[in-house]
Formats: sequence, structure tokens, C-alpha cells
Amino acid sequence: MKLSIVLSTQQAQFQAATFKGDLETNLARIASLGYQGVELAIRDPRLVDLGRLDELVRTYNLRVPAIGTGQAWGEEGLSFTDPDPAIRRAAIERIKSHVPVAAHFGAVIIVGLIRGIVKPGVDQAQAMDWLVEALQECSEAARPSGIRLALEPINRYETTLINNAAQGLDLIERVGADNFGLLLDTFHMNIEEPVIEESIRTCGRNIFHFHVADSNRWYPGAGHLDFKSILGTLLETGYQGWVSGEFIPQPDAETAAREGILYLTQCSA
Ligand code: LER
Ligand code: MN
Repeated sequence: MKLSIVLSTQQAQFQAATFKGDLETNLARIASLGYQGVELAIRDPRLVDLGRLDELVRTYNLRVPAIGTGQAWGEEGLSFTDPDPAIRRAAIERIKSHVPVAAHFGAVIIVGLIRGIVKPGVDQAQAMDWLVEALQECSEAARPSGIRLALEPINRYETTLINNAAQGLDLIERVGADNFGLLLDTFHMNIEEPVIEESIRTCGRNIFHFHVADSNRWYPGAGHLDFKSILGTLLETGYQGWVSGEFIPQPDAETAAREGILYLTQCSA
């Protein structure tokens, strides 16, 4: 099992980006703890010095399996489903602007909260139509570079659009692009899925990326999720992608990352 962990390339409000702060210090730490990859949360690719990032990632012999994009929502309010067409357009262009970076690293582009929430005055069906159109356009733009997009079902307390795996699969049908799939996150699944393992089986080959945090969003092993069973089920589907730690840096980032990798390695042995 290939393990990575989330690192934010800039300061952000999102709590569960395990590492934030100085890039080189964090990449060195992540590599020394035994992670093979780093999932980069990038608000806007224009803010990132790609050359330096690439050099650092190579220096520490890390892969970049995925790029998180949710901070464009969290920090700037961009979304695929905003009633303002200029904001929807900016969100689509922002996702498209991640394609060259993703292509450079061979990373999946994550569509998390940039899909937005259904705002007052917008009906759910209208929001879904905007969402489908945006995802079709972004998937089309990513296809020539061989890049895949993964939409993350996110729990009801964070969004009103696509909370669970079944809704994610329906959306895949509607988008109809072979480079569009799902990112499953155990923290959200614990809130929304009747049986986590069943949902993993149902999603099967549509799982493009996988986030792990325990029930309390601390590192795996700090809550009550059965990671031996969850990861065993994931591997049974034929999943060959990455398992990426996205958990709260408690008691501190280094301890969380160390405990997390130790536990995950034991669970997948
Ligand atoms: C991002 O991967 C995530 O899981 C969401 O909770 C973002 O708010
Ligand atoms: Mn997640």
C-alpha cells in the first residue's frame, strides 16, 4: 500500500491538512517518517513556484499522487454552484489551471469543496446541473494530459451536494467521463455510509483516491474505525492507488503522522 499525507503549500483555515508551514522542513519530515508521497493542497497554482516544488519533492524522493483544490472555496469562495456565473466560471478555470501541475507530477485532481453548497435561492436540481456541466468541462480539459479528476463525497455538515458514495456514483453516470471518479474519505464515510466496507465495494473501480482519518479526524488508530477491515476491503477491489493521510495535526503534526503510518502499516500487514 502506497502511503502519502496532506501538506498545504500555503497557510489555510482547513484543519485536517496535517502539515502546514515551511515546505522544505515538512517534506523532509514526511519523507523521514516513511511516507512515499505527499498530497499537495494548492489554492492557486499561480502562487506556487513549481520549479522549486519539483526540486524539493525530488530531493526527498517523494511522489505527488494528488492535488487538493478546496482552499479556493475555503479562502476565496469559488464554487461550481454559486448563483453568480462569474464565480462559477472562475472555479472552472481554477480547476483547469491545475491540469499542468497535475500532469507534471502524474497527480489526480481532487474536487472537494470547490463544488460548493446549495446557496439560498438556488434549487438543488439547478445546482446539480451546474455541477455536472462544470465537471464535464474540467474532465474534458484534463483528458488530453491523461489526468483524472476525483470528486469527494463530503459529510452533510460541510456541504449539501454529494454527501455519500451512492450520490457520487449517480454523479459519475451523469458526467459520463472515464477520467472522472471518486475520492473516498473514511472520516466522511463514518458519518454518511451505512456500512463503510459495502460502499467501498460498490464504488470499486471508480475509486481514484482514498483519504484516511479516524472517526474523530485524528490519525488512524486514535478513534474507533476498523482500518484492517476498511483497507482490506479497499485492496480487494483491486485498488492500486494511494492511501493519503488527511487528519488533524494533534497532538502535533509529527506525532500524528508517525502514529498514523505505524498503525496503517500494521493494519495492512
Ligand atoms: C477534503 O479532502 C475534505 O475531506 C473536506 O473535509 C474538506 O473540507
Ligand atoms: Mn478528505
